[in-house]
Amino acid sequence: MPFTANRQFKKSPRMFVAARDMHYTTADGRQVMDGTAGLWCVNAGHARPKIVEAIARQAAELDYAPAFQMGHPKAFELANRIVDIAPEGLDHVLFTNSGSESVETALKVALAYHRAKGEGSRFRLIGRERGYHGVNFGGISVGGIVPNRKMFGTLLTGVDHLPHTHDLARNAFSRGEPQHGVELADELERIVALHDASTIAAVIVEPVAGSTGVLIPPPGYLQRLREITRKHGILLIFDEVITGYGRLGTPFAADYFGVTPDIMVTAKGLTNGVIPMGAVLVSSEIHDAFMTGPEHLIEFFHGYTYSGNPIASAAGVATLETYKDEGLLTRGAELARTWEDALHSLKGEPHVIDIRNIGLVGAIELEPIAGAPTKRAFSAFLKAYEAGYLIRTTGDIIALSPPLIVTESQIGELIDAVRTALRSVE
Ligand code: PXG
Ligand code: PLP
Repeated sequence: MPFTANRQFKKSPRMFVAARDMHYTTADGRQVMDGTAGLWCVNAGHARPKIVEAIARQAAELDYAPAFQMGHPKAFELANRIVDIAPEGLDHVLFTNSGSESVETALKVALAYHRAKGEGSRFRLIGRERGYHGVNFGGISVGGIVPNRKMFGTLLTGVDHLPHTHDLARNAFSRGEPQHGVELADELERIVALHDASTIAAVIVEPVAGSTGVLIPPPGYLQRLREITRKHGILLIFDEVITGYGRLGTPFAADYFGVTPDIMVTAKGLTNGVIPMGAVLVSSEIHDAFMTGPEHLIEFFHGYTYSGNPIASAAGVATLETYKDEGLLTRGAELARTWEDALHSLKGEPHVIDIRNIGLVGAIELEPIAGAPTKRAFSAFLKAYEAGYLIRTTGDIIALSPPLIVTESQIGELIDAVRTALRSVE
């Protein structure tokens, strides 16, 4: 099983057999509230009618069309709809089947772009410590989560990393963006000075680091990365696999922070998690750099059997319609204050050493049990699950990201369940 304690699971399996709106049904007939939108992807909640119908209709009408040298209308419709809600300037889309594939696609676009422009010496990729960019080789190379990297050899060469922005000593219990650490963006200048700008293709960061436990950048940090990358002709890639499609109360984190990257990586919420799909957005400047040479030639040697798959595209269109009908891409902003207050009411509960929030994302960091890191948070996860609440843990951090349809009273319920779990673990 993926990223699972297999032996523990198989001794006592946790199985879902159905889901609707905010709740799962377990194999033994219990209701479990989804405090994590699945794996940060079911932003509109479960079994939404428009999406269910669109998938069924598309499967009957056009189940598959070859992705290479052929097209079909739904993929173009979806691409246009994504561009409509995307930050201005990102107006071309490449489809993939996951966040990991979106990351690989973005890194390859960046390298090939520079080469197409006659700057093939720009081969380096800069990621960040604690970054999560999926599990494929490019993504784990620029990523910074040690257990995801250390078993897998030499990875990509020519990669360097910015420091992460987590600073418990100065920023613990910040509400929203933490005050300290904007100067960490200047580390990029140091890296540029070390390698020379002419060797660097791109910088990739999650605007808010999700998987590692919700690390929120200090005000001005992303702006500074934008200024430094622009100054040196380096592409800036935002990995918005988690932050995209309304998680922060804006369509994308780029909107929240007012910083537009050159390339944006998305997946998850694009199809409400229902059908695997990702989308990489690029600027016209990047797109146009490839549109040279004889017209019978392929401009970019990349793509997947299932790029822009018709059923995934139909699910994507219906998902974006659902978000629009229900105002879900901005609902997080309306709930953000309630969410923040509820989360921070956990300050003072046993083991809690930090609480972080932004939009409809929250994290509760726990003091690890000496000699048994991750055990305390995992125990809290099991307790919450037994009580009927799905939460997520990474290390000793509890991460929460409910579907954007969550109500204020459900927020209260979820946070109380976390409180009870914290009080009951060792
Ligand atoms: N980039 C980012 C920023 C992500 O968060 C990926 C890429 C990879 O996406 P795929 O679709 O290949 O999984 C992700 C995925 C968790 C968790 O609970 C996070 C992810 C996936 C599963 C669990 O932290 N992030
Ligand atoms: N391996 C082989 C032998 C293939 O033929 C293909 C695709 O044609 C792939 C891998 C890649 O598969 P996908 O396009 O689904 O990523």
